[in-house]
Amino acid sequence: MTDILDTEAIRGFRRMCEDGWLEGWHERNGGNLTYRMSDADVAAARPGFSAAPREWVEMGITAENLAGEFFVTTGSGKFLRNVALDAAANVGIVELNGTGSAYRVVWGLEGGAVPTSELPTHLMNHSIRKQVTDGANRVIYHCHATNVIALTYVLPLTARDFTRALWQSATECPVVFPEGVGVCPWMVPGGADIAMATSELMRTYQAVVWAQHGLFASGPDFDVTFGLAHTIEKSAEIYWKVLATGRPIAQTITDDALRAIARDFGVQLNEDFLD
Ligand code: 2HA
Ligand code: ZN
Repeated sequence: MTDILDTEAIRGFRRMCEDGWLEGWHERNGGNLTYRMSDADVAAARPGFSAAPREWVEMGITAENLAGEFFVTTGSGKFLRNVALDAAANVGIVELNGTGSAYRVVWGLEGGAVPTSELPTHLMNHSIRKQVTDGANRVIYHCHATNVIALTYVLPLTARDFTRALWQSATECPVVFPEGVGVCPWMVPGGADIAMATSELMRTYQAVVWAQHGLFASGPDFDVTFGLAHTIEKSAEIYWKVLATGRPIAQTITDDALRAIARDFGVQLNEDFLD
């Protein structure tokens, strides 16, 4: 029997938590990660599921298109820093019920731990991303990306302002997120309002900035999702380095240049954000 810790899903999940920690995006219990398992992932993990799953917990939301699916999730109050040391204590696998309104823990979260307080937010985002990507997206990642957060103190909180600043600060950005990034105003985390607001933006955007808080990113797998967050954060860091010189910006990537990148790389840029 394969140890559940050696399955591809859990190994990839652990690595992403560790990578985010090493980037400095997960102070204390900051940030959270969920992964919608494929049928093959579930088949590989099932032999390690608890003989007696825990009781069903109503979530206060219903994600119909996720009914019966399994998710790997970080634990509430857990430190992502510790996931690599002891995954079974810090993350778990939850199963959704037949209507998508409740979950139960089938593996991990040992010692009575529970899934991240952002689970309803993650599941609403999974629901939207599954729908708009025809099932391709499987990962939702929330991190406290330092330079992105700092930008939310100086830029107007609009998708246009953030997208343009990021597209202009690193040539790969328009290729990686041609639709731009969404921006959510400051809201209390963990609640229904921020979940609704974020998931509405996720219809359009792969990533959403949370003002004075962090970043929400989605993607088909761990590499692409982490890469998206990393690209956005790196671009924000470059933007800060430029601002920090105090010198006027002598040149940037022009809108014509952005269009040229899009043409050669075969992506459709969001025209709302071009002049
Ligand atoms: O999990 O980052 O937004 C802790 C948080 C909540
Ligand atoms: Zn957070």
